[in-house]
Amino acid sequence: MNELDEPLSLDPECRARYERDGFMKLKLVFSAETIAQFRDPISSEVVRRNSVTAPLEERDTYHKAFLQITNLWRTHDTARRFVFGKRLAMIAAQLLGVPRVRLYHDQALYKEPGGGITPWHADQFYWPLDSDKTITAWVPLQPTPLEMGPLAFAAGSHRMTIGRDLEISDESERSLKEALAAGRFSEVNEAFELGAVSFHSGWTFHHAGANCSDRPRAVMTIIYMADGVRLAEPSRKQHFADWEAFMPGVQPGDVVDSPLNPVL
Ligand SMILES: O=C(O)CCC(=O)C(=O)O
Repeated sequence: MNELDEPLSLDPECRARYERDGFMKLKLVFSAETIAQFRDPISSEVVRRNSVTAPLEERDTYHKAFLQITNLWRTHDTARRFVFGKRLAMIAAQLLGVPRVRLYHDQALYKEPGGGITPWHADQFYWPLDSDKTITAWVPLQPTPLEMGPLAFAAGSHRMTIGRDLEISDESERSLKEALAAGRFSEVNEAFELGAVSFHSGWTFHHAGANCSDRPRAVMTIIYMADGVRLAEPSRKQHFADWEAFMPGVQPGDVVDSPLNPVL
């Protein structure tokens, strides 16, 4: 369990590579034993809180991609232990080049057996934050071969501004595929071994394949922001939804430091 809090020493080149590519994959961040302690409790909480009952074939592309449960830390002690772990937070801070990070929110993303693709997108479309000092840790809770739809990244695409106004949809998949090909961004689509974790920036374009296996692709994610990031004036419905859910009471222009955004 100490692994959750103990620092992991990163190669000094990691930060430069992260800045260049907009993402970083690290092997063996956690041992198989640590992942095994969290997989079943987190999966049970996902099942308990899930409200999607429609069969896959009746859902739209977004809802075929995954079951999405947010802020598990608020309803489940074991999930809270995981989300509040210092190891991932310290890696996030190091990659961002900041002294401290706060929690934006966590979310479990379970791609069911037969679940569809996650279309190309950049997360920060959804976030009314005044800074790009944001980063997501994507933690698969089993080995994730290509057939299960691991997360894949367009290297260097955090510098591309085209397509930042697209929500996750068939349209984002189509037009970003075209824009990323035109911009000659190379895609990194690789299996994740057990214990591997990826970190991606809020503006990095990423997507995932379908889950062609007969097992759920269980993933826990934690989204961090640099301490000091402020709430920007919300300008779309997704911003208002995030404001209410993840930073209640914070006013535009203020540092995002509600009780839901502890320094980790
Ligand atoms: O897990 C997925 O399929 C998508 C994950 C994602 O988009 C994210 O964590 O930002």
